[in-house]
Amino acid sequence: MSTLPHDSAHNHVRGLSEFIDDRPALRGEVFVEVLFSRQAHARIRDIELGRALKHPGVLGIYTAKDFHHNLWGTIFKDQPLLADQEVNFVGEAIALIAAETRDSARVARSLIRVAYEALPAILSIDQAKAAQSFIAGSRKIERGNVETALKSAPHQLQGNIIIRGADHFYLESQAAIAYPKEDGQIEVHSSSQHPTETQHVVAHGLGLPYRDVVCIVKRMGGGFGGKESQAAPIAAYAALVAQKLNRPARLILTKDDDMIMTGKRNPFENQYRVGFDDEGKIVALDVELFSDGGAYADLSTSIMERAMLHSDNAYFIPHMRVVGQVCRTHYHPHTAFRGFGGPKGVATIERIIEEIAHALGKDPLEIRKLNCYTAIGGRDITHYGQKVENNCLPELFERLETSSQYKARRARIQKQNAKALSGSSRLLRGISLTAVKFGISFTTRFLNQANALVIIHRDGSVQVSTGATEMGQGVNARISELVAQELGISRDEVRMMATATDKNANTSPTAASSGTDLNGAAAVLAVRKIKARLSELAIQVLKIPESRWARHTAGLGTEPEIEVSIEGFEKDKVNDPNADAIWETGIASYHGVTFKDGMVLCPNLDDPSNPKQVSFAALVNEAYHHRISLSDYAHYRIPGLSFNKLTGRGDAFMYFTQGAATSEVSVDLDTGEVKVLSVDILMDLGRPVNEALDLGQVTGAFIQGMGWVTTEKLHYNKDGALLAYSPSTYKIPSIQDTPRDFKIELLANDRNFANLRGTKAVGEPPLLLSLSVWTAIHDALKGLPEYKEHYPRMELPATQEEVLRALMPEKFARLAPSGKSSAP
Ligand code: MTE
Ligand code: QUE
Ligand code: MOS
Repeated sequence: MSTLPHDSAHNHVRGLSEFIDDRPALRGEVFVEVLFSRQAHARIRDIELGRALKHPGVLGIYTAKDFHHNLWGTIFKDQPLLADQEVNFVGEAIALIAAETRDSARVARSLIRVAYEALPAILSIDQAKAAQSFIAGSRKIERGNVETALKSAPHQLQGNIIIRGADHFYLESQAAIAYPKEDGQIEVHSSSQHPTETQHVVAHGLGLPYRDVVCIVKRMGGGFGGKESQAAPIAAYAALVAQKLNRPARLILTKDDDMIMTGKRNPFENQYRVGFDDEGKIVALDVELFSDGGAYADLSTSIMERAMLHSDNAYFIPHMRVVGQVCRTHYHPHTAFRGFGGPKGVATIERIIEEIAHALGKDPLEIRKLNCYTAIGGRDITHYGQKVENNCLPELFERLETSSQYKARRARIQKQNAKALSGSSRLLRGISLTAVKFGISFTTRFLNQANALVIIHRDGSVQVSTGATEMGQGVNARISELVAQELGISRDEVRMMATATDKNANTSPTAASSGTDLNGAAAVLAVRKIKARLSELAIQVLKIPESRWARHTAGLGTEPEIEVSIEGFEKDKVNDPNADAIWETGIASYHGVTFKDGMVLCPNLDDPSNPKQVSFAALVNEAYHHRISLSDYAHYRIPGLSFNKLTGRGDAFMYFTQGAATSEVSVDLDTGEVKVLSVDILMDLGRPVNEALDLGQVTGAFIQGMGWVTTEKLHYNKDGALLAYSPSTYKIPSIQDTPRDFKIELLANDRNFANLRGTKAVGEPPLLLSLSVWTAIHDALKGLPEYKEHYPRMELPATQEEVLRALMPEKFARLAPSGKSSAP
């Protein structure tokens, strides 16, 4: 296990890392600006371009008709690249302005007049339901006999939960630069999590075969899911201008435009009916999930599917039905955001658990532990029929309860809250311990594949190209470490190359936390093919005196050439990543040859304690002179995924990443202000490739989730325009919001062999642990007299305003009721 820093850290801190807009301008480069809709739903009567076209520096203005094909979409091709005749959300792109300078393009944009004829807009999930405005059909996953079990359960309760969206707030806005090349080819540099899709959308939009478009991604300044699908149209806009003008074209959205135009985390409004016994054990659950997909499908149906598959979270629910429906509204098309649908499914079941505890007057932790997945009594099969293997949830609950001193703190909090309730203090405290079980794999089976190209140069240094994109998460650092360890060389010898579709084609997005799992496995497989050849060569050359080695003699041709093949190796050791022996032992070895500290060591039968050895670099050079390939390519696919979308049954995931968190908060009775006082996280991340990077991911994901559940509120006006489109009106967590007391521990787990080297994916799962902050806020309010009978149902996020509403409902009664209007 390593704790090496991120491979770009030294450049990030010195401002030397190159992002899209850091690329120097080429001669003739033009700047592109996007004119977007100011109306949520309207017919476009007329676009008046005259004044803008005459503005100095303007080179061209392009509309829908300029695209060869104007429709795109990751799952359904339902979205126009540029709106044609009708707009369906505020921020929908209508026209592209190409100009000599940024200023010129911006001013020209302001000179364009669009005449709209307003149409009725659907601006809430309720309105969409009433109008039957849906995206795709409703889906259902069901086990057991829900209605009967609900009826016969000793207790029942029902409720609803309102979950709002969140902005990705990546630091680098959506950006692309397109270069026209010979014969009409386009090279596009994009800030994209999905170079292959970006390549395809550009090619389709411009009417080019895929072979004539190369998409290159060096890195992103954050993606968080927001650049999985929605980077593609931005690249297509730059590419269209490059094609039309035959000049390089740069498009960099401003923060404000980015926030207005791009989709967010899907809002959800879910209903539930749950039946449980006197102890609090859930007997039956019926949940209906409704999401706001925005105006176009984007990834919303897959997000809904993941929400449905996470509505159990850590809990076994014998009779369970979950129905999901994506609503079509007139907002920006909502999209992937760290956790995908997971956080919305998990928020719902955690709310349900809280309500059960409140109804029975018990500590929610007791209810959580009672319902937790366990192999005892067969309570380890999910509602979609997958067995929860290597389940460490019970252990996580027990250990964290102890290490975070949950019981003692609960008692202390009760005493303090008694003071607040009697008026001698104005601060309430709350505590909550929640868990996460996050399924790792794309639920769309064909996405679970990757390929990698590994090149060893004659000085022994290595270049690796995969389909993974670097967005700060450290996928490059991890893959280079995996490769370096396999070859027994230092990570500094391994260079990760920019992701490019002419080296790695047909790739999946870097998403679903699977970047290292998939691309790391492909890279390791490619390395192993080379390593098998080098191992055989090492054995053979070490039999010959050095004076006769090819690097001295090959030019003369005096020595016979050594031929190696990997035919002699147990085939599946090289080709089948899931031959257990390989993943378990970690680093592969062929013929007993080991690669270590820059040396290659061969067993010595005459003197076993004194292995024969050659330096890695010398062996590589030797291989070249024997005409042995020093490059290889491999493809990897996750085996054993059997989830059937039509029946809603089967193994949807390769394994689960699990964790738990205890959060303690204080709530100001007068202002509703929330402070997160302390957080204790315990996670099972298997055996991390790099523990430092994993801890960074846990920290970042948790804090990002904290923003979603507390302060990040997307205010829209009554006409569907986003008002919170800058950091002054949209409050992400700052350093001041970081819990003063923040502990992260990893569970030592040597039992997980599901995945490459026993590692586990980390990118998204810890975000869901931030729900413990949201439930802790509720916990603080539960002792108030008005919440004796019913649970204090707050929206998510529980903003200061939302908390204040819950603290003094009567004062807010004459204002818009919670959940009915998002206008400020
Ligand atoms: N970490 C940083 N620093 N920046 C990001 O944009 N995206 C998250 C997570 N961690 C993100 C991040 C999301 S949404 C995903 S799916 C994973 O990283 C993707 O990368 P991985 O599969 O390599 O973990
Ligand atoms: C998690 C994800 C994704 C997902 C499923 C997950 C994701 C994604 C897709 C997807 C689905 C259908 C398609 C497609 C992509 O599914 O990111 O191109 O046709 O893009 O469980 O993160
Ligand atoms: Mo992450 S939401 O899967 O890009």
